[in-house]
Amino acid sequence: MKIAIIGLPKSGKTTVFNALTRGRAEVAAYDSSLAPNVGVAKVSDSRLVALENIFHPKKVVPAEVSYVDIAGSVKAFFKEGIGGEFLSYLTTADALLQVVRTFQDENLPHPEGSIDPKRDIATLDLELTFSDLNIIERRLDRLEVSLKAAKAAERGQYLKEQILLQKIKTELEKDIPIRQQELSKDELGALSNYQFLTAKPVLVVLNIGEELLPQASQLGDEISSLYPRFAVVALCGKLEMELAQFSDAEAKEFRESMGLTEPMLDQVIGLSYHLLGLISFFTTASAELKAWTIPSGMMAPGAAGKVHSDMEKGFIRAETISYADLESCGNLCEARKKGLLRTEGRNYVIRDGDIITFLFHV
Ligand SMILES: Nc1nc2c(ncn2[C@@H]2O[C@H](COP(=O)(O)OP(=O)(O)OP(=O)(O)O)[C@@H](O)[C@H]2O)c(=O)[nH]1
Ligand SMILES: [Mg+2]
Repeated sequence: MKIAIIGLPKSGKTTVFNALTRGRAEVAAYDSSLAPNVGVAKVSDSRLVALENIFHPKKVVPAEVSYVDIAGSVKAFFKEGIGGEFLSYLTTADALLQVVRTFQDENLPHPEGSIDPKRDIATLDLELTFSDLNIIERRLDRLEVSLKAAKAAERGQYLKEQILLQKIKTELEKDIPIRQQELSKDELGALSNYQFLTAKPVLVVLNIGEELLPQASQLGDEISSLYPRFAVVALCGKLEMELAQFSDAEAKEFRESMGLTEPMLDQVIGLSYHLLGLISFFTTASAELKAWTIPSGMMAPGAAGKVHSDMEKGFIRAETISYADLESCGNLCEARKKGLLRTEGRNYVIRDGDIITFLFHV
């Protein structure tokens, strides 16, 4: 899973990136020629801790999410025409994380002159819309040319694409992002290759000042009610970045003293999983306990293919137990006695938390 961090200049993107990845990228060093920061966050999962006590593996490998932090802002990119590489960081991301400045700081003027999260979210959405419109217009021009030279057999396909692109273009021009347009499954499938930015799931991070921490969830709810399709979380980026450099125990103690509960990293990752419809399953082969991320609804052979392509090709069956069953039995031996270890075939749909051994031939 790859998430691109976007937002207006000086909204706290790099600060949030550092908090999420426990990184130390330099904040406040805007330079559009700067290479993006790329970092990986390990997904903390309490189930892994419990499974470690059951299996005593030599190694535990949690799932990972990668974050890309791009210097400057999308707004500047389109105005200044810095498309190319930067745009490709956005288009190849599975989701966009928008950092919205909500902290007050007189020494750090907001580029638009005032703190107004609703305005900033709308501004950025508009920029994403421009980018999509740009791509659509170019494609429509090319389609026109292709249609002139097309053989009868190809015309149908081209015309279908033209009609679909015109339809979403009309809606985009009314400021309706693709994620909010009513499109059929087939239409969405046909669009997926374009990787349109307004089709991507969005996670909004309201970067609040410490003084607003007691109102964090209220502020988040306010924005979520305006943007029901966004996942929203309010947090203090600066504080989280500092905490990310503490040891787990120190950070926990500090959090408790501030009345904070779940670490931000876990909250954001949890929301990302939910937003992207992802689940985890676990494998324990070769003394390695490993968490894997898949889209929910994936069947056993597809999940096996995540582990190794040979496992998908030569898939025979999956020995499976749910996390809840294994945890309640305490070990596999007991679970087997109770008949809770199941043998599942090709049509089995993997469930979140399954512990699986794939059997396959090569
Ligand atoms: N007071 C306060 N300042 C913050 C907070 N988050 C970030 N800042 C400050 O805002 C400035 C910009 O933060 P960055 O994280 O560099 O912002 P950015 O969006 O990456 O900026 P560019 O990449 O230059 O567009 C820095 O001086 C941060 O210390 C916050 O929660 N409170
Ligand atoms: Mg930055």
